[in-house]
Amino acid sequence: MAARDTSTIVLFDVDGTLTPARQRASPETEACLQALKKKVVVGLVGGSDLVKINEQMSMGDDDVTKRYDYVFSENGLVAHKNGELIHKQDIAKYMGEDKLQKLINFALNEMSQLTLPSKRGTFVEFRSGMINVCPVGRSCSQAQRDEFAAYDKEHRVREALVAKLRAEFPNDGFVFAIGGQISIDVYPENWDKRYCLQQVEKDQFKTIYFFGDKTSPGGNDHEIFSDPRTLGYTVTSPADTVEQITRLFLS
Ligand code: M1P
Repeated sequence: MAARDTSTIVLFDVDGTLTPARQRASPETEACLQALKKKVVVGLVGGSDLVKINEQMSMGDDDVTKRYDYVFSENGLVAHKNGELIHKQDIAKYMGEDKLQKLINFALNEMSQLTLPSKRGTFVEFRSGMINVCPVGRSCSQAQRDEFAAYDKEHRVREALVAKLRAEFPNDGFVFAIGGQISIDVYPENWDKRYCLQQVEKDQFKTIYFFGDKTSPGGNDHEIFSDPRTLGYTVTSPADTVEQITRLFLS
């Protein structure tokens, strides 16, 4: 068998690319990634925090940071390489308490005006490098998540909230991104998925592939997908990712 090509890294978005939104990877996807890892270096770059990526990608009994060469959670604001933490951002330090509280108070106030099919708890999730704002509440069930996602498609609840947030905080350096099914990610400018490339570049890869599903303008994969440092590929589902990886690297 040919030696592993350590000058090539393949980076994957998680939700919609390797798994259905916030669900676990299938055994087929996992097998494909492990076969790919024998050929090249493999990294994950998700918008979610590490706890969620671990639930989705660790196959139940493992530490996801040891399963892949790089795991970039929160867009790479928290970065692991070979199981070791190599970088961690702190949005509170960076933005300051005053700005963050204004943002949180405004978001909570706006969400308190909404009547939705259901509302549960954890409307603001504070992470290391970003804030996740969730009108239905992150503690909703899968059925409530699906119900909100369908309702949001019709009523554009998140788009309206993002428009209000942008109007209220035009010059504070926040980005408001709709990355998943039920929430909005808020982080400082330039802390999108390109952020992880800072770590990748240190290892001087010759080729950096990126696979994602939300690669169009406005999607949270767009910036890294269109960055000149990456070769970007768009996928339509986890099955499509497996198909493209098999064709490009494994057959
Ligand atoms: O990875 C994409 C997104 O996944 C989750 O989105 P949601 O719960 O809305 O489906 C969140 O963890 C979000 O931060 C992340 O960008």
